[in-house]
Amino acid sequence: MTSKLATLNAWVQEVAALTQPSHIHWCDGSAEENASLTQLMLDRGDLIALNADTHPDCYLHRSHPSDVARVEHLTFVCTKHQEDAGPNNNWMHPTEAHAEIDALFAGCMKGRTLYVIPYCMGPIDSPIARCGVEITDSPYVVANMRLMTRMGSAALARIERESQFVRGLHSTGDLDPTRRFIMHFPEELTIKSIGSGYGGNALLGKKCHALRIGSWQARKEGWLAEHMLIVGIENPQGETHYVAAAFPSACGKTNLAMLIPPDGYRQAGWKVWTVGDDICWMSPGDDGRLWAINPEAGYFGVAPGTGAKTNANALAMLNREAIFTNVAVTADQQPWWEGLDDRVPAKDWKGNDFVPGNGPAAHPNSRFTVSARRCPSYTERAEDARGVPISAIVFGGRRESLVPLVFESRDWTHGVLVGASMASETTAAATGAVGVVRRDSMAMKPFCGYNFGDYFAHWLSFDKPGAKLPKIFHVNWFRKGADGKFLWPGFGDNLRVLEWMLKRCEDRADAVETPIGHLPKKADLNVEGLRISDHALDQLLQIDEQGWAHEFEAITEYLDEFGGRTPPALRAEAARIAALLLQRNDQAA
Ligand code: O2Y
Ligand code: MN
Repeated sequence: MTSKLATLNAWVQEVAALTQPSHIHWCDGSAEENASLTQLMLDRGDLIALNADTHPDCYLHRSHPSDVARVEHLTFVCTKHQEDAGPNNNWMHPTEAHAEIDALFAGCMKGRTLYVIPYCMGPIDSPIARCGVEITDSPYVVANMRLMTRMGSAALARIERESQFVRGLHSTGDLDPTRRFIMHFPEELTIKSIGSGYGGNALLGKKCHALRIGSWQARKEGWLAEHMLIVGIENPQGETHYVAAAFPSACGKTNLAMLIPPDGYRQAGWKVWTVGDDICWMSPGDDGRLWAINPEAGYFGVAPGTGAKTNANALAMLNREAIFTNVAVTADQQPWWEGLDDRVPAKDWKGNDFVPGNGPAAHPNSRFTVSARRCPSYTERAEDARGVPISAIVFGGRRESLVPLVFESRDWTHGVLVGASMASETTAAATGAVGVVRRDSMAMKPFCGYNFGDYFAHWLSFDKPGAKLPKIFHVNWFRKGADGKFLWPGFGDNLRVLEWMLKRCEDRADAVETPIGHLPKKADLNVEGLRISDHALDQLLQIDEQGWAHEFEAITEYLDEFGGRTPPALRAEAARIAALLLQRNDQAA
């Protein structure tokens, strides 16, 4: 098979000449194709069938032990001018980058099949959706892309109609970490990735296309490509508000996207609908509102910590047609990870006999891949070509101290500053230190495909006449008390905080004005049925103005990192709040 699109055929031929595969296979996305690839991977030992009674059509993949996470230090944005990639990205000149990576691609598919995967990020008929083609030598990537994107014939038809697509070239190479690179060429709408078969490094539709290249395209075309979940909150009156929320990797985006309301809320008729758990593309509609789609069609979620109490919806979708990567298995071949239940697994993520006390059984970044449609809280609105209208944008981080449970920004510019100055403690999703506080603007630090200064300016540009922009909030579910325990119960109870936000959007709730933004009064948060002390609530909603003055010194320094690219309006907003805090501290002294 070839395509009607000459540029696509020519590119496939050019890649084949470089990589020298034995076969070329154009993916149509059919069930038959998936069945035959699954059989191939079972025969080769790339997949292990899981218990067919408890987990029909579920498989385990064990990646190379050195290939278990995204690799930020090997991820590059290759623009002609380094300033365009910004200090937030590793940079290499495109000529040098192509030469370096093409040398690794030369002959790398000898004896392998080259798969051509046409895919669409977003509902196939959505004007907000964009297409790409990934070339890979990994059937595991094909199987995952089939779950994570709209992949195959329909996507190819759209690509042929539009004659435009993002080019992604991937090979697992020899999995040697010293010959591993993830390179992005936004000016050429091209991605090249070699040496890893894992997740964000290999499933190019996800972080590489939908965020790094997507953010570049979005800036050029006037929309936003964001690291955000999208969730619909239906109140007892049957009205649904959609919320987009950005948290750094592994801060519970999937859990919030699939939230199960507390008993009292459920009985009162509240419902929660999942549109997406990781990526959100938003575009201004004719009505001035921001309309959002989830460009993905599935979930690539972190398994550890997913249990009946934390995310029963996720658990319910994982008992059929799922791929598990680097989880442990029980003696009867069921997938298992820390936080699932009290059983003791038989084999760890490497396939060795599990020895308690000898490290976790499942890798901390082990994953499940599953179609979004399998989620009990899935909504057909995820397929709506127009997207869903966004009422509120939420930023959040993992902060043990200082940052209150929730606050609302005064206006759009302040909200952009709140997003730009977000910070969080690092986790295992990216390789590197765990538990270190790092600034992560809009949770896009690893994913923005251009200079953060320009990105902040792009965000600010949405505030124009006629725009009906969402309110912007900040949350911190992770605040701890003096005893080191979390002050807020989190999970389903986060709906209580969302309820306050949505009431604010409808002018139905009160707030206290502080230098950092508007906070709920204690009485405005519904804590009925919740065991939380008054003292804990006080701590969660208290502003330490001295601590915040220091925080604003750090924020100002951070904004300076982007030099002349930082929008003056953002600096002015930070200076205004810093001055207010200093004034209040002087008065208090
Ligand atoms: O480690 C990886 O390759 C996956 S990272 C990931 C996967 C799904 C959703 N989000 C993330 C992330 O790091 O933000
Ligand atoms: Mn993510």
